[in-house]
Amino acid sequence: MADLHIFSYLPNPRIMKATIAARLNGIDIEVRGAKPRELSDWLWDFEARSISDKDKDAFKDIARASRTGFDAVLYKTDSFLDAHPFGTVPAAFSPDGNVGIFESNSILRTAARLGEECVPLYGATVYEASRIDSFLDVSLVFARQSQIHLLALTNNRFGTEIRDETVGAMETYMAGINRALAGGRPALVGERLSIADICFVCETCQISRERAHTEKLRALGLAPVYDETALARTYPLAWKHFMALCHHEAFAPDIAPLMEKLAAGRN
Ligand SMILES: N[C@@H](CCC(=O)N[C@@H](CS)C(=O)NCC(=O)O)C(=O)O
Repeated sequence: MADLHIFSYLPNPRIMKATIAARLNGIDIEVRGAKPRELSDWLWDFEARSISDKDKDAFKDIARASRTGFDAVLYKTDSFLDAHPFGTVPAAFSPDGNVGIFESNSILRTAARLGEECVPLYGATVYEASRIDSFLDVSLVFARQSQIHLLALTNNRFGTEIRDETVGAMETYMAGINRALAGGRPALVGERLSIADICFVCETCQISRERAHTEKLRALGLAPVYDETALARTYPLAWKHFMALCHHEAFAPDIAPLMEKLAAGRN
């Protein structure tokens, strides 16, 4: 039986946080899901599964309007909403399905805690763990803005204001990461890789999904937020760290296929 179950749309850099941690510390994660637009044909549940139109009729009482990122009715069971009161994916569960864990950073923390005895990814002391939390928190602040930006692009509700706010959020995030790596530090916290580094890589990968909308930005005369040349020049330490980890053996199986697709302009 897997140590942790996750239901999500796929691919999703938010769940890659946990699967990268699992590759490093040896825990077993079961991932279920499908492409974003297919999740309206799924039952959102611990036993998540695809459902037919006939099933949908039977589940009409639990058809619920989506809030963020899905332009569709979603079939979320009552027990799913008990476990996941905000009704979002990625949605993680304990092996018996009784405990729901939401927010990708918390799912990442779960993966780290489960494999702590094998490979510590969550700091060697209370202070290190708390500093790691600090990076996870600033990453979530950045992630919220990057989500607004990406959804606006996807839904063609895009404008200069959102783009400018996202540029500001990216500058704040990258400048802090770059500064944290000054003096040749090998990792964001302490001397070894931690979930702070994993979270940084996955959030950078997430904003890079902007590349699927390059044409839209160009048509609007807007420069992209994710500009690899500018990022490498302005935040060299952060960029070097990102690049090195993208090629790391625990990261590459998740990150490389997505980055290759995005580099080709696909999502
Ligand atoms: N900060 C959250 C974001 C989760 C989130 O907003 N998920 C959206 C999809 S992008 C969702 O599940 N929406 C379901 C709905 O609208 O009903 C995380 O990192 O897990």
